[in-house]
Amino acid sequence: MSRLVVVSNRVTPISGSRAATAGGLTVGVLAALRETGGIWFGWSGETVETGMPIPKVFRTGNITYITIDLLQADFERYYGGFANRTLWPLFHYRLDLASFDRDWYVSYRRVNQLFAEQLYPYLRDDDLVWVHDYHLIPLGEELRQLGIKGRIGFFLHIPFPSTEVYVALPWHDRLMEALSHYDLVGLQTSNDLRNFHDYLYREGVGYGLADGLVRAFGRTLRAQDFPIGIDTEDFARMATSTEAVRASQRLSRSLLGRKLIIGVDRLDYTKGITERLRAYETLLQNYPRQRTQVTLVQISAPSREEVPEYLEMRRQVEAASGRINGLFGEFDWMPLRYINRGFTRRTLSGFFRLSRIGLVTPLRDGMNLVAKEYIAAQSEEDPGVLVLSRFAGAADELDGALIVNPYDIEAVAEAMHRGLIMPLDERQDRWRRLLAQIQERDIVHWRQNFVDALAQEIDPTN
Ligand code: ADQ
Repeated sequence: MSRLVVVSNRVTPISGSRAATAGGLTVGVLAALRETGGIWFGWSGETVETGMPIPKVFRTGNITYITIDLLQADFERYYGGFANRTLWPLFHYRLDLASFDRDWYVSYRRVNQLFAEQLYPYLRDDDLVWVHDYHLIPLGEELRQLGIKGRIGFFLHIPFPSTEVYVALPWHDRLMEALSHYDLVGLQTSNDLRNFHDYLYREGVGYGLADGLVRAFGRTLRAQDFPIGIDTEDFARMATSTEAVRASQRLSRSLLGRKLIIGVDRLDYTKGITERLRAYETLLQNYPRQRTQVTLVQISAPSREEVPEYLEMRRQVEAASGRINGLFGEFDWMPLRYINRGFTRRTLSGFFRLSRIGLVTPLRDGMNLVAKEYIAAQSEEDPGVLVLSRFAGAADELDGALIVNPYDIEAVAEAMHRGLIMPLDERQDRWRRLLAQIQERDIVHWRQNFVDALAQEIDPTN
């Protein structure tokens, strides 16, 4: 069997507290790699002022980690600039927040070249190389230039935007051409895949073939949707662990019998947190009977605090929280608890299980693993209701949720209310359907499908 070599911007070893608050990519990759073992290559999270980075190699369990440091200047331009202030907002349809800077792009290409050069000596001919996410789109092309002929696949964790939005990127054609060097391009949903095809067709640089293949820039590759899943059984087990039960009992005692609504996200403008708070305010406004009967716990882990747009959104969320508590709070009831830090996954799973409603209302999201974790954590006797944005990739699969348009504040408030009064048998019916979906399409299913497709030969005559 071929060895799996995973490459992502950031490498987060399993052990210790860092994994406890890891984002979606880390959670997914780690769960996928744990089973097969292999290499995980990427940035260490450290920066240096000068000098040539030297890879550090260490092994934990069946995974060999190889990490490199970044030059401070590259960190600022490649990561803080091109990845987080160009590609991230653009791919999430936030043209208004996207900045375009040639120096950032040059640095992005340079870091990808550096990654390729540093990875090269570790590669064997029959390795399956699996590159992750928007930070590393040109990596496949760089590896090819070094002479790597083996299978290289790419998975995009965030949405692939519609052509109209994507072409605003001054280097849209260069990145698309870079993608054509992979044997396999994986996207989260059929909508992303449609957008990918649409670009090739409208820009006259390619077209679809039979069996999931595409011809692009004179090369033939496979492009397919692979909706990422979670380790469903593992997360369900976590929710009944001692740590989860202790945390949820403590939270439950503080609620004094009130129903819990929960939101958990990285503090990111794509997650729709300010809109969600406005919807909660509308719930309290339009359904006065719910006042003093519910508590919203919004847990937002700090994220990318070096980016100014994130600081601005943090201020907005803080202002909205203060306003809601000031407006509706009683001396013996605060409607909202806003917590600006991460919790361990076990603790979160306990909170999910306790809550009547899980609010997952991003304005745009590649998939959203929190939605799936929320379902996995529920108990059959008293399951909660998932209120899910139609703009999360997860909405494609999870039709048992209450699907909402997060921009429609009144409608989100109505969905919350519906969840609060929903009879037990309807909650159970919906939850069983949702659970079956995330059990069938779990993380193993995702990894296996991707790796099988990557290993599949492409008929050159096609
Ligand atoms: P993210 O944008 O990070 O991921 P998501 O898929 O929801 O979003 O994953 C977040 C992960 O971090 C979850 O496992 C969650 O439990 C954890 N997390 C979130 N807030 C936390 C907190 N306050 N404390 C502790 N843990 C917290 C990116 C894309 C997504 C895509 C994933 C995977 O943006 O669309 O689903 O990658 O492909």
